[in-house]
Amino acid sequence: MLRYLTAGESHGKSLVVIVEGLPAGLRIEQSEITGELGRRRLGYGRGPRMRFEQDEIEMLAGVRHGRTLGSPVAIEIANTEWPKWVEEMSPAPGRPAKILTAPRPGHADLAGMQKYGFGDARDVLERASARETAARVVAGCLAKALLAEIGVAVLSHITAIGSAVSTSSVRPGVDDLDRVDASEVRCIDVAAAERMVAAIKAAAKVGDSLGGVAEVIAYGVPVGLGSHVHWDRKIDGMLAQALMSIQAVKGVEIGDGFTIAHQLGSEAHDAIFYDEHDDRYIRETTRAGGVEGGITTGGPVIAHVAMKPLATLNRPTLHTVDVVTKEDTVSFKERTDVTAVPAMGVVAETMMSLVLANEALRKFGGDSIAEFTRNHRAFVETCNATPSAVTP
Ligand code: EPS
Repeated sequence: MLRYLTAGESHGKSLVVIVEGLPAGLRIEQSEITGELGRRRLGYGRGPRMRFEQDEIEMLAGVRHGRTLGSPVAIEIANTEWPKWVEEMSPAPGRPAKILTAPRPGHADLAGMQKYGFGDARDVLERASARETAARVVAGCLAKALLAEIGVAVLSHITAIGSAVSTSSVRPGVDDLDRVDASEVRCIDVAAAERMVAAIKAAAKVGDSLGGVAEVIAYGVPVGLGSHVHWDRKIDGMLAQALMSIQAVKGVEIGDGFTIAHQLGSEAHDAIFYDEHDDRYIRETTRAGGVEGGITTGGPVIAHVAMKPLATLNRPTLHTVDVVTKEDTVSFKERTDVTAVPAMGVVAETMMSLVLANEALRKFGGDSIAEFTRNHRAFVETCNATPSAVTP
């Protein structure tokens, strides 16, 4: 079982993540983690903070000489801006200098204030902030390293920002990730990428924000992760929950879920073939997103993740109410991004990797990487035999 917890406020001293359940002997280097954090800062449309945020990390526990010990891994990510926020975010008793009382529609502000009895929206927004995803990406980097040991690679690309939608059916492969990341909106459809950048510029000009869609793909996933036997063991359910938990995500689709809902059964499924050369079952289409009955099929696992436009507007126009005076107003103004969709793709990779890594550990187990990979190899060697040959 792979467990992880993140702690930390957006403008607090640092974010902290603890990952428990990794086998011993997993190779991990600080540079890989900082590389992943750098990918999350990518993307045209991010705010000024992304230009100076360093995401400096310190590996506190669980790794020795570049390998996990099997003990909890603890990593801290310092917030570059902390010196400016020492007073406002101080843990010592006292009162903040500036209290935010006009909640932003669409953000967690008002519901969070009501739920926790806060008078200051900052008590909610600091933790609701997408800054927290930096800590998830660190955990995801460890999950990706574990998955790489069994030949699984997870990547994402952006298929829509606002009304700029890519109609290309070309899907990046494992070797295309650098090309995706080289695009300022992480989109390999060059014409669509230009339209996305233009849409971001137009929204920025009027102080507005944009959402969009990322496609997340895991290649090399073995058959048999997740299960049909109970609702909470279905891997598509786990993926949907994990992806939906990303800040500002409002929709998750596994494979072509929303498209095939409108098709006939004879058109909507992935036909099964047997490849005698490689001695394995194959599906030539990916409509089910690599999951049937809550179990991975051995094909690429695919999800589409839809992010709403950010609730913080550079020019707030949406109607809200001041929680002290109850008078009509517009929400407070916070420095913000125009869009964070390119970064959301990287976070979606993280969430998919954490689910797959957890399920891979459940299936293959092992206290060491050698044990984990041996169990994986043994399963893959036998799973394509006819069922009668493996059933006693
Ligand atoms: C965020 C608002 C912006 C983003 C931030 C998430 O921060 P600030 O208000 O400090 O400018 O830049 O994202 C990050 C800091 C990050 O690392 O992703 C929000 O309200 O969610």
